[in-house]
Amino acid sequence: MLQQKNPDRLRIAIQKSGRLTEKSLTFLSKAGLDFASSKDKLFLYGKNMPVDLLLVRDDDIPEFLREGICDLGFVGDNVLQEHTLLPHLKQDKEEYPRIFGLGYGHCRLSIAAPVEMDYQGPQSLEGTTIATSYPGLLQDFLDKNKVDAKITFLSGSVEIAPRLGTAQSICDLVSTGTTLAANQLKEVEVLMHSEAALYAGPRELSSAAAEVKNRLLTRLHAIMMVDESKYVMFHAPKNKLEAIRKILPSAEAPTILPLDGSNELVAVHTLCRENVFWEHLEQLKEAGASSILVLPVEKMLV
Ligand code: PRT
Ligand code: ZN
Repeated sequence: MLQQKNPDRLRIAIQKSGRLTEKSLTFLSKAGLDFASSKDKLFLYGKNMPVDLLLVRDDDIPEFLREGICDLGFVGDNVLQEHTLLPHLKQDKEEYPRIFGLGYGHCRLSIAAPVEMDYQGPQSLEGTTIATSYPGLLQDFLDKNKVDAKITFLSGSVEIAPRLGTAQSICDLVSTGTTLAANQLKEVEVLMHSEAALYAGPRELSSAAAEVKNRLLTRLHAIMMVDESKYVMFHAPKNKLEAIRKILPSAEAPTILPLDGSNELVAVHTLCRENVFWEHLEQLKEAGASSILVLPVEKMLV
């Protein structure tokens, strides 16, 4: 039995032990949160902010959001969307506002078939059996493509079903494709792309908890921007500034400073909201920039 939630504290569900756990914890600690563990390891209690973490299986997070057992959840889009396709919840998609994607846990839900299968499109699945842990999303795809196929549910090791003869193809998560290749399977349809995302529950929060939520979301959003952002400094000829500015991705209006002893060159400082790669630096140099420095941004509040 979960203990009664204190309405003035924010409760966030994250995966207890799995692919998303470490990154979710890192994210929250970057936001300045410090936690103490409960004896049963079900909770991490916020020591410096009224925010507690509930450590659970990722599949349970959507239901906990729905019931108000937690206020926010770090969960894969795949898990959340599968949940909303459960027969009794199909109508309630709007119950789980997606606040933003978190930039990790990227994968896709795909149909994969044996490499030797002559796959001509969704119709090739007609009358076959497909093994999956995502029956809702798969049925949705089959319905949209007017394909009549049998779905067999497996909670894990889906990729071995064709070799065992229990299904002709599978529908499973793919990230690198190594698992499919190791099982002589090829990806034939991508049903959805997914990443870990921050979702809210449908319940209204107390004003104290809502205030904590807003503060936390501002910090989390800033962290996401910081992870991608770079501070770029370089020297540039005044007459090439216009062309140079176009090279950098999502650059803000730059600060232009005079350079002591030079009439032609200026120093340019700018914040780029996307990662800056070697290709960008090479293009900058070609366009006339020199002494180029790219610095990571540690904190940002806009
Ligand atoms: O115990 P719990 O239920 O919490 O964990 P879980 O076993 O259900 O989930 P877990 O930890 O495996 O994954 C959590 C989430 O990570 C998923 O819901 C996705 O949102 C995300 N994610 C990202 C992935 C993958 N990439 C992934 N590659 N989840 C699973 N896989 C599996 C996939 O099922 C297949 O078996 O990895 C294999 C394929 O990987 P590649 O790299 O060989 O293509
Ligand atoms: Zn799971």
